[in-house]
Amino acid sequence: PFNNLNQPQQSKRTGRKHFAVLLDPDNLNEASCLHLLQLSEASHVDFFFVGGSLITTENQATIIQLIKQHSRIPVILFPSNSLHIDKQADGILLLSLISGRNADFLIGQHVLSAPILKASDLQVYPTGYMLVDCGRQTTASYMSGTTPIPYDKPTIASCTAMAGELLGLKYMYLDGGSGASKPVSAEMITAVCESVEVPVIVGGGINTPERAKIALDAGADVIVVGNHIEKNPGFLAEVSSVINTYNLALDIHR
Ligand code: 1GP
Repeated sequence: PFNNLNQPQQSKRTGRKHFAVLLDPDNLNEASCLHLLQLSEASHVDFFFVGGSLITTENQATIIQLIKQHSRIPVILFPSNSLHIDKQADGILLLSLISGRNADFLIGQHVLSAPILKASDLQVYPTGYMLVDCGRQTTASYMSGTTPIPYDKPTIASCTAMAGELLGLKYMYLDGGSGASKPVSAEMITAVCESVEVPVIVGGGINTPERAKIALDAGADVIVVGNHIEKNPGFLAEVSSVINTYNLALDIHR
């Protein structure tokens, strides 16, 4: 699976777009998870991100086990802290919350995680995580005790991304937060994409095919959809078709 997992790193070079589905263990049971797995396989989802800003159940291990049993789509952990490392997964977004100034989420949790990650087979993806204020306070912002980047300040986002890249981070993740009423703006996505070479992941509030298209047009290499798929699993196929259109156009022009 690691060949697959390396795809995002190449996406900047190829222009290929990727689709990640965020599975929040708190919002799934076995039946709903199996249903999403089937639809994801049919819709050529590239990755499952598994995690959430506040996990209150012990479902995560079961959900990962189910995915590994029923799907070949790689599982990448999207953890809120070092408690959520699970060696059953294929990889982990090692998130440094660079939009904030809370040392615990910039380096503290990483120190706790490092020996566990070094001793595991998990593929580690060092990621600059940027929370953006998309209209209401999110769980991620509250739980991390950080102030998100103001919605209409793309320059702050691009300078933050540049700093993260200079520090060696290999991916940037612009997140409006799960269930955001509006997604990160096209202006901010473009500003970040034009400022760094590393792939840019965009998520939060992408709940229509048009919003997916706007993020991709703006330059996003990977789009993440979570909340809306839980409410409307049919949305998987819609996003997948938007992504396929991009990748097909790329193949034709090659
Ligand atoms: C949140 O980017 C993810 O961290 C996905 O957001 O649940 O709003 O799709 P949604």
